[in-house]
Amino acid sequence: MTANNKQAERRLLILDDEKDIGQMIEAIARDSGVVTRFTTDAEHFFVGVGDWTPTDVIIDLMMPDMDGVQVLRRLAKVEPDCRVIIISGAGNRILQAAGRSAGEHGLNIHGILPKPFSPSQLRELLDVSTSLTRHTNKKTSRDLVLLRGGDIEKGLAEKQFSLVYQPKVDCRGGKLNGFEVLLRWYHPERGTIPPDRFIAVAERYGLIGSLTDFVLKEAFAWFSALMQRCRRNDQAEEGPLFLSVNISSLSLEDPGFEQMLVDYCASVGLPPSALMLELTETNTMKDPTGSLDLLTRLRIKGFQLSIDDFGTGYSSMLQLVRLPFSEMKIDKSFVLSALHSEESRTVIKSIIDLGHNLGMTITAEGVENQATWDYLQEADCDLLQGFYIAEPMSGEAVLAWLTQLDLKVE
Ligand code: G
Ligand code: G
Ligand code: MN
Repeated sequence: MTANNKQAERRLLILDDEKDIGQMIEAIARDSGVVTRFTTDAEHFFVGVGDWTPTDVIIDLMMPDMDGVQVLRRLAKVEPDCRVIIISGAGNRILQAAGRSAGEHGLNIHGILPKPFSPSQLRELLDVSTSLTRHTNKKTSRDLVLLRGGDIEKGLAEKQFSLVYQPKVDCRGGKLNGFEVLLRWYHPERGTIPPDRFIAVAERYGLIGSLTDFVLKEAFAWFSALMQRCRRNDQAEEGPLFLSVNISSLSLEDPGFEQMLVDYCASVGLPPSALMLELTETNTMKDPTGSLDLLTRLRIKGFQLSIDDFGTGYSSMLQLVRLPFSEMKIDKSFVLSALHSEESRTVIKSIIDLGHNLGMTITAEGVENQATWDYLQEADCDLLQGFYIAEPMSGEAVLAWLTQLDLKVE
């Protein structure tokens, strides 16, 4: 296939109530070799999405006769295989919010464009060479809708699951604080299946217990061996290391869960205080009273508790202060955008302030560069996690990473 043919495959569908704007977009896009269609009518737009299968759509958010947000929501239901660009004369904050909401509904948001925009801004967003990979990712994940409980059982039996560990370091000075363990599924035919996809399936089929069991046994054994090696190398003055484990809310509902944790710790000689149980905000707030009992018991036994993805749920400060968390993890969506979003910086600062006032440690997730690290240090964040420090690695790779850190491990 020639490059020209490839270009000809780009089909752009535009929905805007303003004729001149729509026509201007068409002219610019056609100049770049993109085939276009333009409509001022939402119904026509959806017919076009179904029949013409555009590769790109541009939607105006503010139209007098229809609500752009509703158009986006309806578009998300169709699960179209296209990039979405949102334009609007509404303020930048509204555009950002609309973009986030559409992204959360599963649309592939390629960009947002405040009106008025220049031809070069639009051309840049329409750049033929960009963003095709995300497109592919979406396809693979859609295949996985067919994932069944039996696949997970088979995967466990055939050892397709494994664990990776991502380091957490101190914001000031970069000293190692611990690791978060993350589950990976390498399926022989389907390739890597992300946890976002299979955790929910496991929960639905009553298999989350088996997965958690696997994670706890394997991660505890790995971590306990690591601690012993460190001790042998007399690293005691380095301070304790922690292991963070993600826990599904269904596990919390399992009456045997607490004892199982205690037993697993004892069997490998790990003190519960070395373990940080990560629970998501949404999960714990579903039943704040029930959670309070269990979480308090876990704290009494010595386990640390972390509230994960903080800022993405809807918990109120009142609910939060009642629950005995030791750590709060700022969701990576805020951290990733910290450098260019004033809004994100405001959220980050408020979370740090709130957490510190409640006596919690604050971890920022998704640190991808030094500038973000510098900002977080300035904002008085405690711990960092992110690709800039290290990507999640196999247990073996962690050992190599540690030697390079000067933290001697045999
Ligand atoms: O890197 P990553 O794609 O692993 O993680 C995506 C999401 O999956 C995260 O929100 C994480 O909390 C969740 N996750 C990863 N490993 C586990 C696990 O072992 N148990 C549970 N319940 N969730 C996990
Ligand atoms: O939601 P939870 O915090 O449990 O999951 C952590 C997720 O964040 C994992 O999917 C992990 O791979 C991912 N992650 C860790 N560091 C970074 C980072 O620097 N950037 C991005 N984009 N993702 C990260
Ligand atoms: Mn986590």
